[in-house]
Amino acid sequence: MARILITSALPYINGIKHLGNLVGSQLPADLYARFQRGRGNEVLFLCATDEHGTPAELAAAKAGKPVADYCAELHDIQAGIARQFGLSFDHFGRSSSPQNRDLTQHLAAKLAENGLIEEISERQVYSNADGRFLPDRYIEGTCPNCGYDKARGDQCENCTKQLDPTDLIDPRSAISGSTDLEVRETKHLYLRQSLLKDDLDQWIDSKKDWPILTTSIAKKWLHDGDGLQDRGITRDLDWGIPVKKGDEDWPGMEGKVFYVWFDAPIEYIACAKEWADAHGKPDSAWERWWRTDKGADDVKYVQFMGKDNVPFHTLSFPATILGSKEPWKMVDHLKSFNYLNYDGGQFSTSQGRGVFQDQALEILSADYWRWWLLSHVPESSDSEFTWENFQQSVNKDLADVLGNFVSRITKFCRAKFGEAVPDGGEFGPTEQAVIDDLTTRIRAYEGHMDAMEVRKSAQELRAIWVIGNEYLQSAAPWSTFKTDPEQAAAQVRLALNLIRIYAVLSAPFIPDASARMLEAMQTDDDSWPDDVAAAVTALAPGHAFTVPDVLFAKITDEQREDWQTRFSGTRD
Ligand code: B3M
Ligand code: ZN
Repeated sequence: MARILITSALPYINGIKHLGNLVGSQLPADLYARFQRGRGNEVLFLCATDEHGTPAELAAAKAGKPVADYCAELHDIQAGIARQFGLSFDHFGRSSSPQNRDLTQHLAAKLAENGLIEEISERQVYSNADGRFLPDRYIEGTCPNCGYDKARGDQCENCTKQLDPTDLIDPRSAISGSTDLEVRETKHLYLRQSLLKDDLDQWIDSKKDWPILTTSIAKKWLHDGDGLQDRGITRDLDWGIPVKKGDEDWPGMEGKVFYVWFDAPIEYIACAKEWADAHGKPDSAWERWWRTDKGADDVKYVQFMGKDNVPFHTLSFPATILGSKEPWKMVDHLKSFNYLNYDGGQFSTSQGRGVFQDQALEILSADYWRWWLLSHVPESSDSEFTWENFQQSVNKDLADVLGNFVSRITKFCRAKFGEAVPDGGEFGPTEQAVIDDLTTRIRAYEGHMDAMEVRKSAQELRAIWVIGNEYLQSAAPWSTFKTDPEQAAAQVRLALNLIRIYAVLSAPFIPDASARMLEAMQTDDDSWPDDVAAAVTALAPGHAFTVPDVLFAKITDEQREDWQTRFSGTRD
């Protein structure tokens, strides 16, 4: 039994996410976690909300709530949505947890101890009225380029020009509107990543099986231009992890917090401690996943994320870990994704464009979305969601192929033999051919799933479902029954057993439907079909079952048009 640690990129806290966010990390991570558990491996699957930084403060201000309350609320909302999508996290933590605060402060102290932190003086805008330094985007004024009067200190929204706060005409605080601003000297901490360049280079070279996309992004940042830049890891914000050296104050750093991208990946580790604490487990329970001196050496660690997050996971976070000189487990395989587009444009949180996760669940349950999203995951290139494609894929794959198979055979059996697996007859060459065909395809499916080839896995699974349909079509037990009821009984027995096998194989993609299939077959035998010949006899003659309700309803043209219209605009 292998041990597999899985993390998905941490969704940012500032609102409900769209389907593009789901497909680019959490959903494929869940697919992999469910598959590995199904194979009998020990899995720890972690995710959390990423809660610090300016966007959280801004979103809370917009909602008119204290930022801590806002984050707590949004965390619960995101956790509820994740549950409804069937995301099987062992723990869904929070980067604002005390566990992450302690570990972040600890790692910063280690980095300082190892000579990897530099204090640098900078000139920054201070607001006397607000009593604080203002991050660039907290300063507003008139754009020198286009005259727009609500330009931000980092960029003008109107003409998109990148700005420095000092470029703004008549600058004012975005918090209070005060114009009583001055430029002051302030110190910040920099992580001296440049000193770790060779270590990082070697570490990346040791990852022979990383996809080219991942390695090339990492190498580009290491070698292009001036190479790896030292990185500011502190900010002048109220909301965040206070800058401390372990438990001790850090002189000159009063009132400052760590930069959100410094503490967010540390939450991958802290989340494991949150998980252990939540279950009353000792530290050894999480350390055996994360500390190579405490058993994590034989853990396989896989990360899932969108391509824009790759540099942080191949360079910045590894720099923190390597720089600590402590024996933390580092990522073994990093699976990254391209973008999912929406109906001829981009999904956009800020513009409210596309389908958001809560809206998706209002119109259809999770499995419909899971199937479409995973079978169209933007793996080798960007992909696009269209309502036509969604309708087609749901109706064909889920309703016509899988749903129809299950419904046809259970109803036929009930009509002719009653609601129990029929006895009599024997499997012949046709059944053997089905077993052989399934064996080949199931082995291929396992290979693709192990390799995290999501689209290929979906195609293979669909082909496995098709085998059942084709068998029913050619064996035609409804005809056989008229001349040879014994033979028909054997055919039905095989097909009923396929339902159990399909439930087990499909669970990573469509967990609800899979559970309903097992329930209809009145079995909790979810053992993996390692030996297909044995698996097709798992439900023995006489085993009772029930005809399930329709597994997947077809999407009508009316529904599709209705949704198309409803989601063509933007969400407020
Ligand atoms: N929260 C990125 C995002 O929301 C970021 C990922 C953090 S992973 C440590 O797009
Ligand atoms: Zn402008």
